[in-house]
Amino acid sequence: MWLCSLVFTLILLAVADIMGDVNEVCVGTPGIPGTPGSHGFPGRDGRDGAKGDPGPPGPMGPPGGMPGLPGRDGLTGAPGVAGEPGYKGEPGERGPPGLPAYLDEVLQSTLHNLRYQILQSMGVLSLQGSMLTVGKKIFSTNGKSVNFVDIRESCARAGGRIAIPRSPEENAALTSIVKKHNTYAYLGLAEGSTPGEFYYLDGDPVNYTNWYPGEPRGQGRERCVEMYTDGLWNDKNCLQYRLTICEF
Ligand code: MAN
Ligand code: CA
Repeated sequence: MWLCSLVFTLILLAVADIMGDVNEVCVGTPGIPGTPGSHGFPGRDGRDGAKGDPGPPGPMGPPGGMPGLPGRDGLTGAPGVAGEPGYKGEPGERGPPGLPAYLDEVLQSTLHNLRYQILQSMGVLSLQGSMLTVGKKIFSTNGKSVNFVDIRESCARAGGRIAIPRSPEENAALTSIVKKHNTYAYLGLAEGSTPGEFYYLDGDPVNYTNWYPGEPRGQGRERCVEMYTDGLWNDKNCLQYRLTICEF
């Protein structure tokens, strides 16, 4: 463009020179730009913009309206701790009389079965040699040798007591057990406060003895009684290990 202006100016200068009439148009440098014009009128509204994000929730409004219906019941709670037992009530009224035992078929059949099962069990135990019946008494040993106190304890724990021969038959039965185990056994007698006097442990008076000739001769120093393998008795201190034989 500036080239066009320059060419134009040169042409004009040449023409003016030729014509001898110098015109001021196109001569000199352009002046400084004028001040900007005032703003035009506002344009028309643009098209709607894209929808904006939802705003934050507004503050809670004032209370109003009726209260809502009550909610449903909550879950059942855990059971509480058991209370103290109550007082014992008064005894109830006496019931009507029952059948005589001999007419009660259920009772009779139960007794019959029990008797049968007890006899079976006793037969097996006798055959195994773990029990010996003499009259109404049963002697039994566990084959273990311990001191007098321990024999009494294990017999009591089994529901019986240390064996005491109260007759020649019972003494013979105990002798057979002592012989079989070839071990002396303590008997259920003990010396009292008077030296040489012996008592059954249950306090009953002694009505049968089978002392070895010359015994008892401990005179207060041997307060227990042992049975030899021939069935004769000797007073002895209580701390030896002797065969455990109980009676039931
Ligand atoms: C040992 C002990 C006594 C017993 C005598 C018999 O000394 O067993 O109890 O009287 O022997 O000689
Ligand atoms: Ca003795």
